[in-house]
Amino acid sequence: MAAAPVTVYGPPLSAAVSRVLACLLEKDVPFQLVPFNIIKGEHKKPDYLKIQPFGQVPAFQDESITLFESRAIARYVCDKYANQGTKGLFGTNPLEKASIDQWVEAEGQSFNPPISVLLFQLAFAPRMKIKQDENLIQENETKLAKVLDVYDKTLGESKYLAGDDFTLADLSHLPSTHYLLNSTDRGELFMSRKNVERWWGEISGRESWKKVVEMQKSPPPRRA
Ligand SMILES: N[C@@H](CCC(=O)N[C@@H](CS)C(=O)NCC(=O)O)C(=O)O
Repeated sequence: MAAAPVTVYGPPLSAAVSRVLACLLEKDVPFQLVPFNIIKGEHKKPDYLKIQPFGQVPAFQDESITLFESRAIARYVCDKYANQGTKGLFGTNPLEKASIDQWVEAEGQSFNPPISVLLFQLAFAPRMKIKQDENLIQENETKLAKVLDVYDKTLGESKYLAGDDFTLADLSHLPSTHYLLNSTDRGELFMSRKNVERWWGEISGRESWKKVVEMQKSPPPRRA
């Protein structure tokens, strides 16, 4: 009997949800999506808080276990489904795993903080009629530029962040980078660095990511 598909809770438009979706697609893992309406606060309801106590998306369910935190979910998916889809997405030995993990951490700790501020200030604040903070924008642009200098150097030495294969290290960067390039005018931060530009071309061209972008365009299915 085929295993029940795993369940992802949250809208594909969320960066953290789309990280998990890209990983599931890379690993050929069938999934069902419960596309919450965040604006209506569906992710703050008591039943959902039982599986995601911070009231954020995504949450993830596989058989009887539930998980939250997109990067932890992605690591789990890679390990559980190691023998299908893109093999070695999270390495095949402790050294490879650590080398991939250091870049997943760099994404979460060094790349994500400044890019999240820029996305909020440049893309969301105007839509929400919130005044932009020019100092904050400047400060975080400088921080992101420094991070991207490190990436550019690394990507001048290897094809991808953790070596010559596409891994979770690269995949983890897809959601926020996609938003920065498509929803703000700061694409030059990436495109002016030739190795980063090449890398972005490679990783954003993955079939998995193209499918996620398509999912982001479709209207969410109606829920009863
Ligand atoms: N570190 C978490 C971040 C989760 C997160 O910030 N999710 C956002 C959407 S991308 C969210 O739920 N926002 C709504 C809220 O916090 O109420 C992860 O990677 O899963």
